[in-house]
Formats: sequence, C-alpha cells, structure tokens
Amino acid sequence: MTSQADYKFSFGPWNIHEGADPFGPTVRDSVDFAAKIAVYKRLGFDGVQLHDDDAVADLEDKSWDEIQAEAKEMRRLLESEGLEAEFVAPRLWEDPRGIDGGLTANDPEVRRWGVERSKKAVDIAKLMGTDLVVLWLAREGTYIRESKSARVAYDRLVEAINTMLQHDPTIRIAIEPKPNEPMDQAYVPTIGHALALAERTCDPQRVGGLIETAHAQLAGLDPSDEMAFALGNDKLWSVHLNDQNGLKFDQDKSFGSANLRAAFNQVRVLEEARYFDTGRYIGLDVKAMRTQEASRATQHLANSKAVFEALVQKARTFPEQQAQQLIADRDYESLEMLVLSHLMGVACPELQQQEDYATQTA
Ligand code: GLO
Ligand code: MG
Repeated sequence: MTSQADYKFSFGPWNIHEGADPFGPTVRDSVDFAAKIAVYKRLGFDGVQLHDDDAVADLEDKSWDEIQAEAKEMRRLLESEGLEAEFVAPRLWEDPRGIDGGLTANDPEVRRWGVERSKKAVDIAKLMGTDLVVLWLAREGTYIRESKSARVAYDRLVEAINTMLQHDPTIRIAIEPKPNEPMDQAYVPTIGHALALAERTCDPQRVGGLIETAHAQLAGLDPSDEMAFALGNDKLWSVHLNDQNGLKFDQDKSFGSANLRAAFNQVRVLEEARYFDTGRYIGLDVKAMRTQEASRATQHLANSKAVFEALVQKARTFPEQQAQQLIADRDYESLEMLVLSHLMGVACPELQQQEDYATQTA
C-alpha cells in the first residue's frame, strides 16, 4: 500500500482566524504571522498559501525595493520552518478601489490598478519561489446583472490574464471558481467556465484551476465530478477541500463534516488520478467554528487532514471487485449499500442475503 506521506498538505494563514461573521465581531485574539507559521509543521503541513499582502503587508504603499526585500524575508522565514509557498493570490477584493471588481470594473482607472496589482502578485510569487498564482475572482461579478456587460467582462478577464502571463513567461495561473458571494452572481462560476476561459488566453497551457469543495456545492454541482473534469485536462493544480451544508453562505466547514460520502468521492477521484504523483498540494480552506476557544482554533485543520487521510484508506481498501460485479449486474442498490457499509465500517448482512438469494435463484 502506498504511504499517506505521498500527499502534501497546505492551507492559508487566513484559515486561523478571529471568528468575526457578518453579525458579530471577532471572538478570538489575532494570532501573529510567525505563530501561525509555527502551526504548520506541528500539524503536518508543508505548504503555505498566501495572498500577495500576506507575503508583503501593505504592499500598495511600498516601493519595488521594499517589496523585494520583504518577500525575500518572508521566504527565508518559511524556509527556516521547513515550509514553502504553494501559491500567491492577488487580494483585489479588500481594497476600496476593487469595490465593484478589480479586473471587470466599469472604471478604466480601477481596471488599470487591478491589473498592476495582479502583476505585483506575480512578481511576489516568483520571489517566494513558486510559479503558481491563484485567481479567486471575488468581486468579478455583479450585485445586479444590468450593471456590467457579461460579454465585455469575460473579454476583460482574458485581457487581464494575458497581461499576467506576458508579464512573466514562467508563471501558471489557477482560477478558483465560485458562483456567488461576495457578489450576487460571479463570473466564472464553475471549472468548466474557468477552463474554457483558459482556452481563450494567449497561453492556455499555463492557465488551469483550483477547485474548492464548497464552491462547487454552492453551484449545485458535485465536487468530485468537477475535480474529475479538471483532472482529465491535467488542469487541477490545487484544491481547497472543505465542506458545505446545503445552499447558504460559504461555510468553509471541515472536510467531510457535512457530506462524508461526497468527501469520500473527492478522495477517490484524486486517488484514481494518482494526484499524489503530481507533487501538487492538498490544500484546505476551512474555518474554525465561531464557538471554538482560541487555544483549540486550529483543530479544524487537524481534523480535515485526518479525515482526508482516513478516506484515503477507505478509497484504497474499497472492495473494488465486489463493486465491479454489482456494476456489471446493474445492481446499484446493492452498490450503494456496499459504499455505505464500507464507509461505516460495518458488515452488511443485507448484501450477504442478496448474494445468497442471487446464488439460489441463478
Ligand atoms: C473564498 C475563497 C478564498 C480563496 C483565497 C485564495 O471564498 O475560497 O478563501 O480561496 O482567498 O485566493
Ligand atoms: Mg478557497
């Protein structure tokens, strides 16, 4: 059996947070960056996902020399802990200029800013030693559909991505699709949209995707199918595993906590494609519950990783032969029971009875 060390894990510093939500303030003290970094190895993580301003704080007010010095310093800090940057993502959505999107805004000045900022994120990624830039297109959408032309917006996204690709011929861009939140409706809601958009760019080979479980579920789609689609194109360059309980705000629940079977199927798809051989990370994008006391507010990360690893074992010990027979017999009711009993770790008398009955009546 292949060891679980095959998988490398990552998360972003924003996954250790203060617990504020739209209806209440923070409930835990801020953890400073160095203390967050110390959590990684302790919990068995090797990769750090970064926003551009996680790597270089207040980067808008800094000169290129300062940006370079700080990014290099950050890289040294990570390396001293045995960590590496997995990717850098331009955080356009927190700047007041990006209020209606940075790359698809109607105001050309804002778009110029959005593209310049994205180019800086590309430079910071390279300084941090990674060639991967993630584009979560947070505010690239609308509150009311009449406020922007969707056709023009997609053209602008292609243009912005081209500028980033041309800015550095070695970087790759992974688009992280999400259908809504913070906007009412976002452009590029699914991986299908992301990969079709990639084909319109000047270098489609360098544009792929990052799939987040909850984002696929918010689009009413099955995350494992979305992953399979991207894997088929060799375009799944990272994942944000988490969970979501139905169609509501983006919950970023611990992996497997709401949909254990869907989580199992995501792991199965990754195993089937031998994702662990690609050297890419299993990223988490999970939030601790607001009720969680500060001293235990990293447990959601440990739990998600543990659930992933347990499901790898479930995928590797799945009774494949029995399943193949049931598929051949088109006996999907029994197949379903086989899956459920395997996940629950209990023997399934129902299945045995049916086998006996099938043998008797054959
Ligand atoms: C929010 C997104 C967000 C991104 C992160 C990286 O819904 O999932 O957490 O993944 O900012 O760009
Ligand atoms: Mg995410």
